[in-house]
Amino acid sequence: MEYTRIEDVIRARGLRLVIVQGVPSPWSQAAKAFLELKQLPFLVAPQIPRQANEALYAWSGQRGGPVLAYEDETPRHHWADILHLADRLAPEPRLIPTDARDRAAMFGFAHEICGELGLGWCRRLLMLKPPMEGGHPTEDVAVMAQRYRYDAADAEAAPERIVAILRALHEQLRGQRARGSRFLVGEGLSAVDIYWAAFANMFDPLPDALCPIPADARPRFTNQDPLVAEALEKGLLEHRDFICEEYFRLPMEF
Ligand SMILES: N[C@@H](CCC(=O)N[C@@H](CS)C(=O)NCC(=O)O)C(=O)O
Repeated sequence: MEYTRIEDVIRARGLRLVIVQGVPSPWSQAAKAFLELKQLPFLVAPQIPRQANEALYAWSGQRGGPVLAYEDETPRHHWADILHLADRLAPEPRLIPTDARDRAAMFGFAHEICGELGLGWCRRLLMLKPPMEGGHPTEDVAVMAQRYRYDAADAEAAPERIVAILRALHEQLRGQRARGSRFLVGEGLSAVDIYWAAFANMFDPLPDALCPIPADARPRFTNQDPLVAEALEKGLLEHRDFICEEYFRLPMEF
C-alpha cells in the first residue's frame, strides 16, 4: 500500500479512503479490508493520530479516520455509512446480510463493537485511564481525551461493559457453531466478522509478522485488565485468526 497526500486524495475522483497512520486503528483496518475483499480500486491517504488534520477536517467535517469518499458524494466517516457505501459499490462479497433478521443481528453486534460506548470506545477509555487519572496528561493524551469525550465514570465502567460485549459475542459464536455456521451471523461472512477481527487487535494483537505495531505502541494495544482477559475466550481469538487468514490482506498495513 502506498499513501497518497491527503490534498491529492481530496482532489481526486473515484473511491478514496483515509486511514489512521502508524497504528492498526480497527475502524480503519475494517474499512480497508472491505474494499480489498471487494477488489475495489481506491486511493489511500493518512490521518495523522492526535494531530489537527486540517485538510481532512475542512473536507469531511471531522479529524479522525477512517473516511471513505466516492466521486463527489459527501465523505463518510461513520462506520455504518462506510459499510453501506462499500456494499453498494461492489455487492460481492455481500457484507450486509439480505435477510432482515440476520441484518438486524449484524448491525446490533456491529454497534456493540464499533459504536459509542462499544468495545472499541471502551477499550480506548481504558488506554486513556492511567494517564488521565495521573492528573497530568501529556498534550497527546489530552487531545484524545477531548476528542473522544473521556469520562471518568465511563472509564470506571468500561471493563464490565467490555466483558458483557465479549460474552455476548462468544455466546453468539457458540450458537452459530451449534447451527453449523462458521460465521458470527447467518450462513456466510458478514461485516461483523471483519469488525471483530479488526477490533480484537485492541486486546490481543496479531503477532508482528501479521500486524507490525511499533514496539512502543504494542503495550497500549494489549489488554491488561484481568476481568477482560477472562472474557477473551479462546474461541473468540480463534475466530479472529480464521477471519484474518481467510479474508484480510496480511500483514496489515497502516
Ligand atoms: N468515526 C468512526 C470512529 C473512528 C475513530 O474512532 N477513529 C479513531 C481511531 S482510534 C481515530 O481516528 N483516532 C485518531 C485521532 O483521533 O487522532 C465511527 O464512529 O464510525
